[in-house]
Amino acid sequence: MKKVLVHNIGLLCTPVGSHVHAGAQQAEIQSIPQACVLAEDGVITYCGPASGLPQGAAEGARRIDAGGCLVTPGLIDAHTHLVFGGWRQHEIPLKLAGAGYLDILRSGGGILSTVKHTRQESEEQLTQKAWAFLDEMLTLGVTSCEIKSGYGLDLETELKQLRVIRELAQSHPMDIASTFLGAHAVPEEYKDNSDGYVDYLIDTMLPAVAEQKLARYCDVFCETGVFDVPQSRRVLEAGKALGLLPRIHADEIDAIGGAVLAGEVGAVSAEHLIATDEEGMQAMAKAGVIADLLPATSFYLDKTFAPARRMVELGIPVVIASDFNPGSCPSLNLPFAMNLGLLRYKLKPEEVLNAVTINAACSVGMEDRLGTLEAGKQADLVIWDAPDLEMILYRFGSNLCRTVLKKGEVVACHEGKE
Ligand code: IZC
Ligand code: ZN
Repeated sequence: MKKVLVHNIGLLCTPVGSHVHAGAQQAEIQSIPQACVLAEDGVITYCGPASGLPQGAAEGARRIDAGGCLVTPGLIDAHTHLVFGGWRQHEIPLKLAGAGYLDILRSGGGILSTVKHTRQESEEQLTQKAWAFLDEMLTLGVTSCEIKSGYGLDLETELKQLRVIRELAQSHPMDIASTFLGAHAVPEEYKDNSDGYVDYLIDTMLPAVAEQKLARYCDVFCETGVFDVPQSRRVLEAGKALGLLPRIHADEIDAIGGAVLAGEVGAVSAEHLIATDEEGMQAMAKAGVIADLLPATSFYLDKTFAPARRMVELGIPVVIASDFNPGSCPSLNLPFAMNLGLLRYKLKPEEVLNAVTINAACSVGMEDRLGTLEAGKQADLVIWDAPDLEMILYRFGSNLCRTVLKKGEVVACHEGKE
């Protein structure tokens, strides 16, 4: 039995339970001063006031001194596109000259430029590159994530990307959820025939993905000039028929009805929602759709910020994720997105914490074992170089992670700080 005791925790902040925290619950957390966490074989056996630790329970445990600091659950990044070839820094001059995200895509760049590179790179190259991203995320306190395909747009490359995700899920310390996003853009081969691509995706790609059990979720980029609402509905319904749970890129640039569709198909989550409207939010609230919000994308695209406060008011569970991808958010820094959650969404610190822990876990199907620090859950936690949540949310730009534990093992430790 491998035991570890994290002791001398000044303040432990965690949501409680394995359910989404919506409405007033979005701000409900438990704060325990002078706490400790005991884990055995990667699972928490005690989490609470140090004074309540049963005598002798920690005997033989490796002891990690939290130095009187703040401890939270490991962060969960519920929306990434982190398996990709190439980068897109060459789009910067276009951006500076005023070209919008969809202008660049329309001219054959954007996602299509990443598709070109992703098709060219080998499975090993893609795995190596993504592995390094995951390692970097661990150093920022992110211990689990979701990864989408969507840079293949043909059967061979989509399967290649999904196999990379599976390999990462099996070999890297992170817990990883896999999403098939074949409907990310219309590839060159189907340039003026997007319905033809949707047919191909439904008839050929989806059955292969489902048969090889390469994804849990099916996603679609429902956007002006990409996939419209009827096409998005077809993709998500076809995925559902094969057992893939729907999620949707909705109302990122234009409100074309993606959030309403999310409600209609019973999507697990609608993601982005920068441009969403009251009708969309009402539909989501009614159907219990989780809002995965991506504020660093608003920042990078110089857009407005999703109406997060209104969503909380309506009882929509809010998640904050990075959206890490080479085009609209080249940053994998989830703590930065959390800073924006406070500063731009005007969420309370407790609401932000729930957005990147329990609600994120619910949106990627990991709530039974992740997202909170409680007996029976996995010992994924972060010791922060901070006394409270306010400190990590206000000191944007600094990495205040001190030590990161995944399944009770130290996976990142910032030198000189421990
Ligand atoms: O590569 O541009 N929005 N998909 C939808 C993206 C951004 C990723 C990309
Ligand atoms: Zn995305």
